[in-house]
Amino acid sequence: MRLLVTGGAGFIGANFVHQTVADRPEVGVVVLDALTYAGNRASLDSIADRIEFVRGDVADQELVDRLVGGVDAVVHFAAESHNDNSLAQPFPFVQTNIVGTFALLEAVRRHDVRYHHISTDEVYGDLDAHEPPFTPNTPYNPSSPYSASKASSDLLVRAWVRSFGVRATISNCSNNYGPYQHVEKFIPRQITNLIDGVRPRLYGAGHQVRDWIHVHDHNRAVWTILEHGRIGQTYLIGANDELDNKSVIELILAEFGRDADDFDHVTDRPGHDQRYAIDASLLRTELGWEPRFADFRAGLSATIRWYREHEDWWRPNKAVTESTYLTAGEKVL
Ligand code: NAD
Ligand code: TDX
Repeated sequence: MRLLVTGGAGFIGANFVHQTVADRPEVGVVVLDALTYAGNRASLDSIADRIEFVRGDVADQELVDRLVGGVDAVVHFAAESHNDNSLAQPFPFVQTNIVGTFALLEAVRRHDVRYHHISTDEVYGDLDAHEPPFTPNTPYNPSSPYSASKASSDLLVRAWVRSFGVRATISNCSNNYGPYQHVEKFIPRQITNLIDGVRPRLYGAGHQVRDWIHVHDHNRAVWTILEHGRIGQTYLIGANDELDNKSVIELILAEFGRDADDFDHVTDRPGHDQRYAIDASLLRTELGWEPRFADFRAGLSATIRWYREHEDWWRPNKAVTESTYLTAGEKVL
């Protein structure tokens, strides 16, 4: 089998490529990645001779058509992925997430190639404290330019399945954590701040809730869906680990032996989604998937260890990421 993985130099994509090379040596992996600020070729250094790497844009229809013509399946991770960036500059989100997905769908349609689309729980909007978790039937209600662009791309996939018979599945996952995540994101930002002796930065009061899943469990679910999922079906992926942001910061502080209140409250995110929660029962009952990282604290502790041991990987992005937050107006409250 030959597999095209878009966004394979990003956080989840790189972990997916590592997992695939380790567990499925018979699969030939081709990575297509534009190496934007979020992509890091070094994430694939240790397996560089076991994969084919193509630097290019998923919205480049000619390139995408040629690559898709040479594979049996596509897993599409490539995206602009950070909500805060989408508030400052929405256009790249429209271009990569919507136009890029369109280019891939046209190519898989032409070559009749199996397609799996990676999406997010954010397409469903947010929940209050007492609402039941999202299911595959929850109406779309995205809040940010990022989640609106992901919702748009999901709808393109559904239309290409219905109108053109494209063999596609979609998965909408909750917040991932683990190795190789960019330091702009919540958990790596706080870990690397603490390694640098800087106080963690919590948006607003920090009562927003996220449903955390280890990236390895997400990627195992993606393989399960690619192999056994029903064409046209949406599967939600989550590990039932809801925590508010303040509690996550307190857990990280405890791992560093610091006091629970040793952090700063900073400017809140405009339109900040209150709570995400996933009902993954379809994936569990129909496809038999279960998360292996059942204990968030243990997974977090291993992730902190990874960042301590891989400073060479994240250091080049740290200062520029923090200055982007300052330029965007982030202030201690
Ligand atoms: P990331 O930002 O770490 O990586 C994105 C990758 O895509 C980078 O390597 C980047 O260079 C590449 N890329 C960006 N624009 C491109 C383009 N035009 N052409 C080719 N490559 C391009 O993102 P991530 O956190 O790994 O997210 C991967 C996917 O998973 C995204 O589709 C995201 O919406 C989805 N997702 C992420 C999470 C999460 O918690 N991180 C949760 C659910 C779903
Ligand atoms: O410094 C911070 N302080 C803080 O309190 C940062 C960077 C974030 N936060 C808050 C905002 C969110 O409530 O932490 C929470 C998590 O923030 P992000 O890491 O930016 O993730 P989120 O906005 O929840 O989106 C993530 O999960 C869904 C991914 O970035 C998306 O790609 C995915 O679709």
